[in-house]
Amino acid sequence: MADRPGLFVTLEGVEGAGKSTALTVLARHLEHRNQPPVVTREPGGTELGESIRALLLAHSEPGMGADTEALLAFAARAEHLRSVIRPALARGQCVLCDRFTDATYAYQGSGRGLGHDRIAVLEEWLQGEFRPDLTLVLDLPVSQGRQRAGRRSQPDRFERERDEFFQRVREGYLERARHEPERMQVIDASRDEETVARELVAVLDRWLDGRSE
Ligand code: Z5A
Repeated sequence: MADRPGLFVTLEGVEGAGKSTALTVLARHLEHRNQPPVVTREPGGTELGESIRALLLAHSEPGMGADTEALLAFAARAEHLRSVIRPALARGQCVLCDRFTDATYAYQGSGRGLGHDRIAVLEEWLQGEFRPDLTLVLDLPVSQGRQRAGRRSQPDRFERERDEFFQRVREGYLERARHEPERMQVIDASRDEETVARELVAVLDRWLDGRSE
């Protein structure tokens, strides 16, 4: 377990898996527990990070290379860690983050085929041993996630990718979760919102209660 007063929880999954919905549920639950969290996202979370997010998602950059995507994701992460995540954890707050480094492994490493070695170098450079305490991987069939996300009017640059890309991303997440089952908990997100919300809260409570024992 990490040696810091706060708790760092990240949410991951393919497009439309329900991360934003889950963040709202978990934030409300933590408020009820008298532990109001910092809710944030990647890429983003800072002014500079949001500018980098806009670059990553923009259609004006259709031919961006996988290594450029990874470097931009880590550049945004550097600011985010330095000015938001680490200070909040040091204050003893819980940080709920919509995506983090597992997303770079899944999207750039597996989805784009960049592989994991170079991402591991960037992770080591920026984070050293720093990892989320708990990562909730919302897993569901790609077609179901896309159907949910498809209700939105304007697809971004990633959302224009084919199903095969998202299939590789999904497998990338599941592969990582198999290697780190303690930190990464896979949640079956194909079920209805209420059932998923109940399980998310139960997993978080188990984790928090185990921590205070
Ligand atoms: N990216 C990257 O490539 N490398 C990196 O290192 C990082 C990110 C950090 C933006 O991420 C892109 O950045 C992302 C990867 C890349 N691209 N993609 N794809 P994002 O997280 O901001 O974008 P997103 O994946 O497109 O998120 P999303 O589509 O907004 O999905 P979501 O937050 O997981 O889902 P949601 O908004 O909560 O739910 C979608 C809809 O489904 C909504 O109408 C809900 O009401 C509904 N919903 C939610 N749960 C349920 C259940 N259980 N049943 C039925 N309906 C549900």
